[in-house]
Amino acid sequence: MMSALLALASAPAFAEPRNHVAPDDHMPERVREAVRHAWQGYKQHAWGHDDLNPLSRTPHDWYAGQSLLMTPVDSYDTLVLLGLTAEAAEAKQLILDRLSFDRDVSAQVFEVTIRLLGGLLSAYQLDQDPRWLTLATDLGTRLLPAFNSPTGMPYRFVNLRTGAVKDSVSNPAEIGTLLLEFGTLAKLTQRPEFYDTAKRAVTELYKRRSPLGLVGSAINVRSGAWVDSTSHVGAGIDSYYEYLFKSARLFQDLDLGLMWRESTGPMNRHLADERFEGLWYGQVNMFTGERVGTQFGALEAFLPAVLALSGDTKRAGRLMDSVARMWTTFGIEPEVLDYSDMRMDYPGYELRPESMESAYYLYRLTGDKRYQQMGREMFEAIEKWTKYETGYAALKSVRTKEKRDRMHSFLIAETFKYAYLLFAPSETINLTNVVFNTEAHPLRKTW
Ligand code: DMJ
Repeated sequence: MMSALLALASAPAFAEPRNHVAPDDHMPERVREAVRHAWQGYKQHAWGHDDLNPLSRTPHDWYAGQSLLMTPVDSYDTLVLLGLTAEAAEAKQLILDRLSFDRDVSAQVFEVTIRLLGGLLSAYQLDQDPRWLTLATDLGTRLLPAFNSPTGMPYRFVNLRTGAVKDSVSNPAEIGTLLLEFGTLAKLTQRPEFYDTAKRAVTELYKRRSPLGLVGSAINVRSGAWVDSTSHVGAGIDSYYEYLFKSARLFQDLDLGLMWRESTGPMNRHLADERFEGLWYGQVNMFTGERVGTQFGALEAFLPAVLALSGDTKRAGRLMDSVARMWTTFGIEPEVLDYSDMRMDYPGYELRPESMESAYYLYRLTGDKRYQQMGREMFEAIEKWTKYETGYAALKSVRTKEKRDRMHSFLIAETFKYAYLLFAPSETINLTNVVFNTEAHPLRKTW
């Protein structure tokens, strides 16, 4: 496993895409066309706003009337990676003309960090335009007051103008998914307080793991007491595990490496659920290890990617078979499934990337074309069921395939980026040079 934590060289993140597209495979061009279509919809109906509502052809802003340009910032590096030069240029112009963080909005620290801070940092590493880093530094500075809690774990929301905080009940994902971005910002600006603050937050969380080595679903950042002791790898916990491993790798941080190793054993021991039909990960009580749920869904599907990246391709492959089963059973994956009877607990599909992401890592790390085939089927399902004349729409139900009026920014940032990379030549992204943040923004060790 330690070899997976090897230093990252400072080679370019992206190779020139057009020179490398295999002539016998049309998938990269099809994904490029899908991104063009989604971007066109955003441009026509939501320009300057956060997201597109494709069915009503209206814009959506996360914070009423105060766009933070989520879709353009989230999309920029995908547009560059796919060689969509004109689209990338117009996204950049829009961002540099209009993006300002001097806003009286109470922003969600986790979401703004992974989408905006991550997007701005990767943009800066791509073209070295210092204006990206100026924006990133401004945002990072405005987010810092969120960490002013008695434990050092951040409040969930911080006002970008006043620094006022709110919501002291948070979760491992929102507390522990900040170090890749704050750490990179620290290295690029030589301001260690960004690194130290985000590292302290995740360390304080880790210190509160149960004697079994597990974390729960909700914790009070003021008192440090657990509010919900349900442990799992899904929403609210997922990327905590991802960032333990990836932060150790990107920053060569031995503390994080130890935290990952001490966490991954308990995760595999207590949360994994070996069934006759295959491997799943469900819910247990973090203190007793008692199984309290058998739910798995679109978000949990990130785990094969992290397991594979950390060197456990065998376990990752077994879990990926379950992920594929979740897709093929319904034609497209549901948000939440009860794997004990394959009943859907929440039948929506939010255009999520995690399954495609795992297919990408497994293909790249094993060379097994089965994973490309899985990704191809996922892409075909997305094209078939979610494409609309104005872009792509989430689904209310994978049973009825009825559409929902939202195109999340992670569709271009992540789902289509991983779909493209699954079929683009391997040298397009060198996984030994690049660590993707949880929103698929590539970060490189240049320090
Ligand atoms: C994205 O914002 C990130 O991948 C996050 O880690 C989880 N949720 C969405 C995608 O599903």
